[in-house]
Formats: sequence, C-alpha cells, structure tokens
Amino acid sequence: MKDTLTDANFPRTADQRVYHLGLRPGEVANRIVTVGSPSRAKTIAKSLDAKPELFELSSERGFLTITGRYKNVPISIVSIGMGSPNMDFFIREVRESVSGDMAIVRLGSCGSLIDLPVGTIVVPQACVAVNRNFDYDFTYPENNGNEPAYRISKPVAADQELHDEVHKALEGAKPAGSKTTILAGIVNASADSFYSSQGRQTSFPDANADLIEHLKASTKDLATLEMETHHLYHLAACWDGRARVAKEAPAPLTTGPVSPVTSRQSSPQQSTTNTQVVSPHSVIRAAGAQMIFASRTSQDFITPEEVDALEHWAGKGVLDALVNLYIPAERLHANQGSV
Ligand code: R1P
Ligand code: URA
Repeated sequence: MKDTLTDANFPRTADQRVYHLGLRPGEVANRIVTVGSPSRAKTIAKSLDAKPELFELSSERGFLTITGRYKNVPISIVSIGMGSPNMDFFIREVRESVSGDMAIVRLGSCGSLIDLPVGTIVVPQACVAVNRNFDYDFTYPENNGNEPAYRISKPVAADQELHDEVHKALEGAKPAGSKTTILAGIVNASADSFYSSQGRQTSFPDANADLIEHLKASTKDLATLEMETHHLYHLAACWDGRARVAKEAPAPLTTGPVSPVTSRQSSPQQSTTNTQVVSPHSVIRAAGAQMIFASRTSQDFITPEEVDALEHWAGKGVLDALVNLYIPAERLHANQGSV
C-alpha cells in the first residue's frame, strides 16, 4: 500500500483502507468464505452470480478479496495465505470494515490422523491449537525436565448452526456418484507449522517423534491437522463473548459506518454512509470445511485433478451454507464496536 496511513494503533488510509488487506467499508460482505490460496478463491468465485460484476482487490501483502453475490446475497471470498498470523490480519481488518453480524466459513485443506481416504471432507465442530514451546530446549533435550516440547490448547467450538448448515449444504452440493465422504462433528488441531508441530520429521531437532500419538491420546475425537481454523474459531468466540457482555449491559447508542454490501438490495460498490446504529453487539459466526489432502496413516497425497473437482463443488457447498444461514436484516447493521 503506497497511500499515507494514519493511526499507529490501527493504521488506515484517509479513505478508510485497512493496512494489510487494503479494503475499505463497502468492499467486503458480512458473509465470507476464506481460503488459503488465490486459485481456490478464483475457483469458488466462478459460482458467484454473473451480475453485478465482481469486485476484486489483491493487496500488496498477498490477500485477495473477491466480492459479489451468490443467489443474490452479497458474499466475499478472501484468500489469506497460510498460518494463524494471516488469519489474525484477516479477521481483525475485515471486522473493522464490516458492520453487524458476520458469518465466516474457512474452506481449507488438512491432513488426516485417522483412517480416512484423501478427498474426504471434514467439518470440524471444535479445534485445539498445537504450538511449539519456545521454552523447551530443542538442542539439549536432556535439559528439559517436565517441560513439554509442544503445547496443546483446550478446544474451542464452531458456531453449531453454521457447522450444521455447512454439513447439510456440502451433502447437497456433492455430485451424484461422488465417492467423497463428508464427516461432521470431528475435532481438528491447528498447528503453528506444517512440519514440526504436525509431527513431520525434517532435519531440524523438533522432539516430535511421538507428537501425533500424544495428540490423539490427549484430544478426544481428534481427526485432522491444519494451520488456521483454531484461530478463526477462537477470535469468533472472543467476539461473541463481547455480545454476551453487551446483552447484560446494553451498549450505548453509537454512530458507525454501515457497509452497503450488507443488504440484499444494495450493490457491493456503493459508497459508505454514516448511519445511527441502535442494536445489540454484533456476533461473528464461524465454521469450517476441510478437504483431506494428506493421509498421515496411509501416506497418500491427493492428486491435482481431485483437488480441482473437490474445490469446485465444496466451494458451492460453503457458499450455499452461508446464504442459507438466516441473519435478520437488522443484525446486518449491529454495532461492531469499532476501534
Ligand atoms: C499447508 O499446506 C496449508 O494447507 C492448509 C493449512 O492450513 C496450511 O495453510 O490449508 P489451506 O489449504 O487452506 O492453505
Ligand atoms: N495442510 C496441513 O496443514 N497439513 C497437511 O497435512 C495437509 C494440508
């Protein structure tokens, strides 16, 4: 971004563009599919309505946003790259660019820890985080006493209704004759590395030979490993905590920007208006669907042809889930509690 930014706390340009995604209010919808790669975003975007013309913004930091309509409902597809820091940029900057409730579904890839064939789709009901413990001495393991090499968090839940919509919509989108199994209600682990904290062996001393067995033993129903879904569920749950507080002590009347892409009647490219907002605190509803690319039991890896087919219909499935999720019109303009 070459424009001048102001406010070191939450940098934005004069026309309200956020620092890393480059978006401003009106360019991103309340309903969002987030993916890891631009090619997956573009594949899913092929299912959006032909009109109005799609809005597309590729930021200097590698975030791609495509906004349009699906079945006439405003929707965005955002490619964020990999890892929970990128998920953090995405959620925080989009939250400040959208008014009211948000619904976010991550369509990602993952590895499976249990005996499921590649190409299976899982819908995680909860996620734990697996993080490298920087206080562990990886060079001299004998120095560690009881210090664990990896930390496993408690689980955080998906939004149950959105989880169920994702499961139902994926079943509906699955082509006749497809052998893909869709498994909901599983637990996923989001790791801070594709390698060490997913139990892969590389030439670094990672003290992870037993990590997968330890993960399976310590986390009930654990089925998959990837890198972002826990942070999505975690931040959504934190934000919803704010909604619960707001219900107990109603938020004061505030004046805030209202994104024009929040109503079924408006177009994604209209300009922002300031509107008096009188409503309870907004919520962020999060769920995920993950395509198994790598089986950690059979060592199989998915083929590019299988990925193309899966991304196309699973993409349609998550779009369906998002538009089927009922969000009352007035909740699309709830107070977002802007920084
Ligand atoms: C690693 O190859 C990447 O694949 C998974 C992991 O979470 C990580 O981002 O998801 P995506 O396919 O969505 O990127
Ligand atoms: N993504 C991951 O993070 N891990 C896998 O094994 C496959 C995809």
